[in-house]
Amino acid sequence: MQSKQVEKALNEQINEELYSAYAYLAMAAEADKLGLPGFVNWFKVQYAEELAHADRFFNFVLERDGTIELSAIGRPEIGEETALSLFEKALAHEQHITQLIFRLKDLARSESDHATDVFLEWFVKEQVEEEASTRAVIDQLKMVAGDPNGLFMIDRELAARKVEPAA
Ligand code: OFO
Repeated sequence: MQSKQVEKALNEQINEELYSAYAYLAMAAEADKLGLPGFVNWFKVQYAEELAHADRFFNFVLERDGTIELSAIGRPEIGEETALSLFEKALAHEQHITQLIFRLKDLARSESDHATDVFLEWFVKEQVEEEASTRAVIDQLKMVAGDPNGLFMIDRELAARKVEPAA
C-alpha cells in the first residue's frame, strides 16, 4: 500500500509525463514549420515515449491499489523556434524531469517505500539516456552552425529514429 503522499506525487508525475508528451508534440509541429521532417519524426517518437512513461506510472499506481487523479495538462511554451532552440528546450525539459524523478525517489526512500524506489530505477536510467541523446543532437547542431547541408544530414539521421519496444 502506498502512502497518500507517494500516491499524490506519482499522480503528479503522470501529469508531468503527459505534459512532456504534449510539449514534444508542439516541438514536432514547430519542426514541421521549419521544413525538417526528420526532426518532426524525432519529436513524434519522443512524444510516443512520454505517453508510454505516463502509462508506466498509471499502471504502477493501480498495481499498488492506489487511486488515479488526473489533472489539467498545461499549454507547452513553444514559440517561434530554430532547430537548435527546440533541442535546447528539450534538454532543459529533460533536466527538469530528472530532478522530479530524483525528488520522487527521495520521497519513496524517506517513507521506506522500497517498491516505488525500485520502480523509479528504470526512470533514473531513462533520464540519463534521454539527456545524453538530446545533448548529442545539440552538439551536432552547434557543429554545423546553421549550414543547410549539415542540417540536411542531421535531419536524415533523425528521420531514422523509431519507437523502441517497451523494456
Ligand atoms: Fe522524457 O522523460 Fe519521461 O520520464
